[in-house]
Amino acid sequence: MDEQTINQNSKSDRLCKFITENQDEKLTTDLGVKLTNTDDSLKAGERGPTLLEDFHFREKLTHFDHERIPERVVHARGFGVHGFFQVYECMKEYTKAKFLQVPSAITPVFVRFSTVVGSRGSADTVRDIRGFATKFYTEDGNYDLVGNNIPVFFIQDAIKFPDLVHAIKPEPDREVPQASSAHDTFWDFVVNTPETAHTVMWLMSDRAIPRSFRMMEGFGVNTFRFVNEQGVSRFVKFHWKPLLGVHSLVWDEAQKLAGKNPDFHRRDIWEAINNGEYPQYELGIQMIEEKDEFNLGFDILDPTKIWPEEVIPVKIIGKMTLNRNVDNFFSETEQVAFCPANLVPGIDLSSDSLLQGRLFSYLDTQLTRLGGPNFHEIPINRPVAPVHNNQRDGFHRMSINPGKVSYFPNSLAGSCPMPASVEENGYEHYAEKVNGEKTRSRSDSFRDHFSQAALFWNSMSSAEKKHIVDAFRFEVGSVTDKQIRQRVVDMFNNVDNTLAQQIAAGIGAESPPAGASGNTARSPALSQENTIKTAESRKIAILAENGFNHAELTKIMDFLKGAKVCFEIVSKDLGTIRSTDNKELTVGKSYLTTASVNYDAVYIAGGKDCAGAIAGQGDAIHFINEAYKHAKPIGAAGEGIDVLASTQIKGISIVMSDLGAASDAGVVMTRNTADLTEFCNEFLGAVSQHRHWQRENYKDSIPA
Ligand code: HDE
Repeated sequence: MDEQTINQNSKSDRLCKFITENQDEKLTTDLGVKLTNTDDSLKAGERGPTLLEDFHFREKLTHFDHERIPERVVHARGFGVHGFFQVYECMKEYTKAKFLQVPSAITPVFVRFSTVVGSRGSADTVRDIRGFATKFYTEDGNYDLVGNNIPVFFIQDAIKFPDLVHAIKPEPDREVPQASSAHDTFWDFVVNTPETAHTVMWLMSDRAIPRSFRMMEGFGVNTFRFVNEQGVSRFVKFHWKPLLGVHSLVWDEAQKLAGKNPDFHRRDIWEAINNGEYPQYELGIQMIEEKDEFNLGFDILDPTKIWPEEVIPVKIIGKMTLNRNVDNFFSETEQVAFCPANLVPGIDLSSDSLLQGRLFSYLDTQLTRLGGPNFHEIPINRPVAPVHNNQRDGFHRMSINPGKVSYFPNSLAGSCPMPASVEENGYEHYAEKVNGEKTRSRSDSFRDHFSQAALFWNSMSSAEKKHIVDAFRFEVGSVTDKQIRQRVVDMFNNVDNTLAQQIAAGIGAESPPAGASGNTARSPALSQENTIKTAESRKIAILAENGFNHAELTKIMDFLKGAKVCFEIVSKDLGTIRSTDNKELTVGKSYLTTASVNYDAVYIAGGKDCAGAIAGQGDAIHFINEAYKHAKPIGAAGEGIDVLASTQIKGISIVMSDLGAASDAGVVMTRNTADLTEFCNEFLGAVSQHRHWQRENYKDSIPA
């Protein structure tokens, strides 16, 4: 498929075509009988009982009664989008996977982002790992890269997955709490399962509250293999790197969003794609030669370990662009079925026992969820590669297979369909040499649970460390069992003594003596401080009322548009507002219909009456204070600056005078509305920074 065809399939084009083609269509039953009425059931007399013979009524209600299918046991809440992938250069040296050979070739993809723990109706912004599952529709069949936004996992062996999930899901007696790990059973599991330490560190970090699906990394987590035409295999880990950088929410903001805008993440990506701001991610790989399997100081089959990027560099090999929203959530996002065993020639597995268990679980769970073995025939799951085999029958079979031969070998159908040779790109499993005795035990090389948890902690900035401590205090502080709280402190003392002491101080536990790992290694790639920073596609609330300065605001809006920054006018009431020179502006949201948590930054418009009206509204002042608390950039020009006198921001070193273009921890102001160039650039810089953590209270800060 080429790029043009993919873009031609844009949603609005397809909708227009659908409406034109179906203008004359009439309402029918499921069997095509035209209907005259769907508002009244067939009754014995106008006020009489409904008749059983009303086939339309029965069909409509029966279908409705069966509209729900079981939600996924994990990753129930998700959001899917279409796109395409292109490799940058031929990867022949490492893999024979065809979709990784030709830079001009375009492979369609479907990506489903998800949270893990919550039910389908839970909020987007909860503290959780995010799923990042990609289906590549390649000419050699479907390849699924079923990853997460955190590169490690809680457990080392799939046999513990049901225990982990039972512990983290709502407690079964009351089904409380929803979509949260802040409860006794999860932390009980953690303190009894030290291998969780590294992933728990990530879960307590800002990574678990992403700003957007567009601004998070993806990781294949498990170790896979690339195999080239010569049959040479290398161990591989997969990475998705977002071109918008990796950014997060603030915990207080995430919690508020869960109430005010529980669809925050799906809305964000839906709107971005509809606005033509297509999220892009580069695909990266880390590779280890077979001969180096045992040279890293940890077991490369252990999914609780990263391969530090500074040791094994990430080679960027291609780019994915997400450019089309789904037409129907259920048909596509809900029915898509991923499985790590969906491989194509050139990509193979490792013996990682977490991965080995996953290979079984996904297909198995889909048999129940999608009602039988034919879910590969649902449009979103169908490969673009042709399918020929002797699989037959089962619930919801769509294909009509002609002929009487459904077995192999056969003579009656000339032995068709017949197996392909390796030269014809038939899938051949890598001939890994394995030997061993049957045993239910774990290799000693899987026993170090704290070194990389410490590596993660050491690599964080002061702000990131503070967020981790706060998250622990919130989560473990929500645990009712005192013993478990103490055991968390003791367990994480193996990671870092300062961390353990800080947690203890916040939850009333005993402070443990020094005794931590003593690991001082760092990996700068782990800190979000070192990510890409851009204001592109960020969303700014422009607070304005009647009497705004039209010339000033037009300049600001034009500048933001030019810099591809989104904005929305927020005002007391919906409708329109007028400037001093009687120019009209449409209000996007009122204070009742939005909140500061929906935006990345705030701009306060000038104009004497406008500023006076903003300053006089409690809702507007709360809006600014809240954005300030969440470390967001705040811009003000002309009389807009005067509004700040009514806020908490005045507490910091803002001088209410002509500042030119001045900035204080992301607060950017100017009195000079005649020339806004310098101000605009400063403000844009502050927005690119994303958050200005210097503003947070560092009384008890932890050195980076
Ligand atoms: Fe999954 N996982 N998982 N998982 N997982 C599922 O499959 C499972 C794990 C991941 O958007 C289920 O169709 C086991 C790691 C994503 O549809 C289920 C183990 C990683 C999604 C399942 C793991 C993932 C799932 C539930 C431990 C990151 C959502 C519904 C061995 C690499 C895919 C379904 C989507 C979904 C099993 C651990 C990623 C039950 C047994 C590690 C992104 O089959």
